[in-house]
Amino acid sequence: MKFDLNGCLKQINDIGFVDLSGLIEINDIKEIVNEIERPFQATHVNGRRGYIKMGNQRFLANTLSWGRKILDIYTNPFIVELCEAYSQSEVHLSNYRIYQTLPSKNFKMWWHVDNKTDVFDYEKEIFIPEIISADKGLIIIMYLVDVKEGGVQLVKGSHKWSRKHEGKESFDDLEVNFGEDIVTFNNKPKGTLIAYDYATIHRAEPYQGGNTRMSLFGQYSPSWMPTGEPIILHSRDLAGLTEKQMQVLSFGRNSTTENWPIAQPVEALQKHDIDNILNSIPKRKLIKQLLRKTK
Ligand SMILES: O=C(O)CCC(=O)C(=O)O
Ligand SMILES: [Fe+2]
Repeated sequence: MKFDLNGCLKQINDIGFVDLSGLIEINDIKEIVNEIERPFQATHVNGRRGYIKMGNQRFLANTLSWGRKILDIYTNPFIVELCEAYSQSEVHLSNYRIYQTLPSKNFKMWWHVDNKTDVFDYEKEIFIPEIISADKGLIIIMYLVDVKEGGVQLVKGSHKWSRKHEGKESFDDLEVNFGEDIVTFNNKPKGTLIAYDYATIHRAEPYQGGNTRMSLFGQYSPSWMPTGEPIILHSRDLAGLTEKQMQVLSFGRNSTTENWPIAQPVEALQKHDIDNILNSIPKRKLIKQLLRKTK
């Protein structure tokens, strides 16, 4: 499908986002979904390439390495042109991920903005966010499965006022004020693609049952902003990249933070891993250990 650049820019300027569904061919999405099926079967641990588990989400490790099609989507000429026109700067991919969001009774994503840096602190082992008011750019989210509930939620027009709350990342406390402006992308087919100004207040709709949502996320920052996450590619895909693709993928530039997210190692354990650990401990030792714990 063809989109009009100026029409899209106007839409983002007016309401904070634009619907680009149809830009990426369904066959390309099917191909990607096939390629990532295997790594989504097991956690990424000790040499086994898979997914990183954090709470109710699973993030594909080394997202860009699983197929040339993935690189081509992240560097789609129209997406890049739109980002550059909106940011009025050359842009680079500062954050990217393919992830599954599972229904959960315990976890709720908070209303937030992403005009920020998120630098990993190796001592504290956490990412430290810093809101940057002047940071202006777009995030894309594309559904890789049909989504009934748990979809992206955006607060229409909030890109025009969120920056006035300097340094503020979480907007849960203002929900009573913006409730009427919430737009929810539920009941949408795979291939649904939304581009939004990342100063627009947003979250994933909390949901407690139903199907797992799988999405592709990319954040494009203006060139004056730090590089962001490490861009890890497969050598298979390096031949034939254009200058523009290399720019978007930050060729020759160092990363300024770690790959997101980094979760607790214990979250990577699957049930059979725990069984293996228990089986590898001599029974007498295990019983002694358990008795000590219950004292
Ligand atoms: O998955 C979503 O709907 C939103 C994700 C998001 O806001 C983020 O990762 O910053
Ligand atoms: Fe976000």
